[in-house]
Amino acid sequence: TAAGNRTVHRPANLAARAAMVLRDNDTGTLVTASPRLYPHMWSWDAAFISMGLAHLDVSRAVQELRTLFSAQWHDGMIPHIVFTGDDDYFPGPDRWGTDDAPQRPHNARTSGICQPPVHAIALRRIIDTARRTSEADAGIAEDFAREAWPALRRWHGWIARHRMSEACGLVTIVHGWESGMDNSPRWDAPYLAVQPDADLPPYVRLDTLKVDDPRQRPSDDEYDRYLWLIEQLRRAGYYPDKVVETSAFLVGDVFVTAVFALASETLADIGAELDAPASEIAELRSWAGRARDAARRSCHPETGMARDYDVHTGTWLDTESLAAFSPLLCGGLPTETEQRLFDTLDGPGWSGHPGLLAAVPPSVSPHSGDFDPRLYWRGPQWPVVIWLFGWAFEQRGWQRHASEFRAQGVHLASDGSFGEYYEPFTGEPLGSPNQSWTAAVVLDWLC
Ligand code: 9YW
Repeated sequence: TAAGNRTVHRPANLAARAAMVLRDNDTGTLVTASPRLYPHMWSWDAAFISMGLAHLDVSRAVQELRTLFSAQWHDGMIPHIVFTGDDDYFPGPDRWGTDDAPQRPHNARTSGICQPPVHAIALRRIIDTARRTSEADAGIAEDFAREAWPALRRWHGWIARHRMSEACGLVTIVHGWESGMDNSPRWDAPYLAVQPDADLPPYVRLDTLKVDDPRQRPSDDEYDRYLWLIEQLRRAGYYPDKVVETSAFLVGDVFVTAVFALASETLADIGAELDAPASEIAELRSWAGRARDAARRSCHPETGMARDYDVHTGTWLDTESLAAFSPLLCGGLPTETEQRLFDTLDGPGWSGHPGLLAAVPPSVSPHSGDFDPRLYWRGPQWPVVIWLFGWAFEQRGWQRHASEFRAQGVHLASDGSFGEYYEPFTGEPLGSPNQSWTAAVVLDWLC
């Protein structure tokens, strides 16, 4: 069936197509983030992909996380990219220069930064899916949860130890890529302080060659800053404390903080089911509590919108991005503030904007001066982020909001192209088609 110019697939057909995307992008041990644009494994993509795979084959789903965890650094960091050997992506492992870092993993080449810690959430989802499928699948998922417990604890411990800022309590990031929302206007001000000098080795971008329109990607000026930060990280030898000390970009990220709180609490619950030691569970809950408190304290006193914090300048960053709703992921707000945030989220500046094809929040409010409906993290809708909020709403007992996000998310993706992101007014798929994590969350919504 067709609606206007847009093809719309029925649920069963859409699910079959999503499964095909995951199969086509599968190299055997890992599913690449997308077929052409991103021929490697990305950390938070792998988490979403694994819970999509759980609907097809639970063993294959746990293999995805196993591949990622096997590339964990000796200090506990889960790297943001695990490289496959395909050299058609820039910056690749040589540019990262991680081979010289003593704490790198020995069996994989990786980048030297991290991404939002959604992995425990994916594990939770895999266990829940497997338990609904069969006893055998439940056993596979639970065995894997036991196997993965130490890796996940070390990962959360790394964040707690190296990234919980004394200045603001938020989890800090040292590169916009660590936020997962690379060129979000959230980072415009902090990036002004990142000034590449003549030492920046020359490079050629490959990403802009692989999308229909390079204007849907970050600018060259932004890429210079991204690459300059890599230069700084490399000079700091990727030692976590030295990195934090020397990076020109050091920002408390409220979205990563809320994800960390939610994931730590989720991991603690998994631990309780597995009879993990009480002290380990308590430690996770205390990290969750600290992160939740920091997210709450970041909220603007009048609007209730959560904010990031530029550690170098000591300033709160008010940007009208979806991250402003982060405390809804992890809780901890007074009821009144929470209600105000929900009203704003449902209102005309966000999901309730009358022009949207699907009533889910864009990455930046269409009412903001920073909004650009076609540019990456500066306006388009991103199905994975919608999934994450929807899942959190369900955990928190907000069923109506959860099912609304699910239905509208499916509506957005019903053209079956599995775009990386979507133009919010027309639903045009942008960036890479057949993006794995989009297929994975659509599959999860439909199953
Ligand atoms: C890049 C893979 C990644 C995501 C990020 C997204 C983008 C990579 O793609 O970054 O080279 O621009 O911003 O969140 O993990 O899907």
